[in-house]
Amino acid sequence: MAFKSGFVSILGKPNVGKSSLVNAIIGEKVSITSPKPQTTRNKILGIHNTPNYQMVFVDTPGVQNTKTALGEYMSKASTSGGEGSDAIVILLDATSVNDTDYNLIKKYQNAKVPVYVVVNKIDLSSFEKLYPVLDKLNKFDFVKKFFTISALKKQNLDILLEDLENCLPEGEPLYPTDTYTDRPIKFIAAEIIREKALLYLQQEIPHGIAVEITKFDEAEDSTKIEADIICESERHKKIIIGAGGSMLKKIGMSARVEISNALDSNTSVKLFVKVKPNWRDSKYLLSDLGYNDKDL
Ligand SMILES: Nc1nc2c(ncn2[C@@H]2O[C@H](COP(=O)(O)OP(=O)(O)O)[C@@H](O)[C@H]2O)c(=O)[nH]1
Ligand SMILES: [Mg+2]
Repeated sequence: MAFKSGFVSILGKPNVGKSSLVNAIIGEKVSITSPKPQTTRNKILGIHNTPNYQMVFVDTPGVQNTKTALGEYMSKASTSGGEGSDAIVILLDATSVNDTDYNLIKKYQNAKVPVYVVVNKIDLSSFEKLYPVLDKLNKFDFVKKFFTISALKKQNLDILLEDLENCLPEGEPLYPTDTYTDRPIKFIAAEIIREKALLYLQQEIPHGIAVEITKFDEAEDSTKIEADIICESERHKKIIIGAGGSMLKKIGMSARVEISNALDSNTSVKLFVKVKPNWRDSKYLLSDLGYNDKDL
């Protein structure tokens, strides 16, 4: 059988589990996840390599807010996701299906490629609760197939993949088959640090932070990383540092464990906090921090 390769876009509201699904299929942390909406800021490719095919997943932010230049960038990253793919997966959260989801599905009724609707987080639901949702979804007759999955428990991912494989055209691999993302490892490291900050910091602060790697020294068996956590005010800076540096230490330590795993190398992580008011509104700072229009 000839080798196949192509793109699959994962679309959906914030927080439905798009990044979790891509990570679960690929088995590596390609895209960070968190219980807070709007965790993903860029369009990120997750590359699933098998002996028979290469399936490139396009993970996007699921975004509505365009009040800042960052929001605008994220919105662009999210709408450019569906273009040029060989299949579209619209992901729903079993516990929060509503009109936003139904409207999103409708938007793809004239899509030129197969559209799949996938209900995620079934581990949090039951058949009784799911049934009325599935009944309503069935009315979208242009949808090629419906799946119910759990990205967290890795349920039904195999049957979803089998169907998606059929959508791929014959062709050579689009990316080197020994890579699992288009993003450089420095980007992944910065994102892991941001994920830990998202995890430990409360409320509005995470949306106003960015991470910039300032030093990335790879030696034979160890990697030294230094990074700035950029925030918007002195008040936020205090909170990010925490009493006696405790918060910064917590973020650094858990990031270190995960980056060491990702790099397969003993890693040290040293964090600093910098205040750059309004960085989210400065095109110049945004591109400095890795949010480049040219990547979309
Ligand atoms: N219980 C459960 N939680 C999930 C599942 N998939 C994702 N999540 C959680 O949902 C939250 C949002 O996931 P994320 O992948 O960041 O969503 P995204 O914004 O769509 O990329 C995270 O806390 C995930 O751990 C699932 O199948 N079951
Ligand atoms: Mg995401």
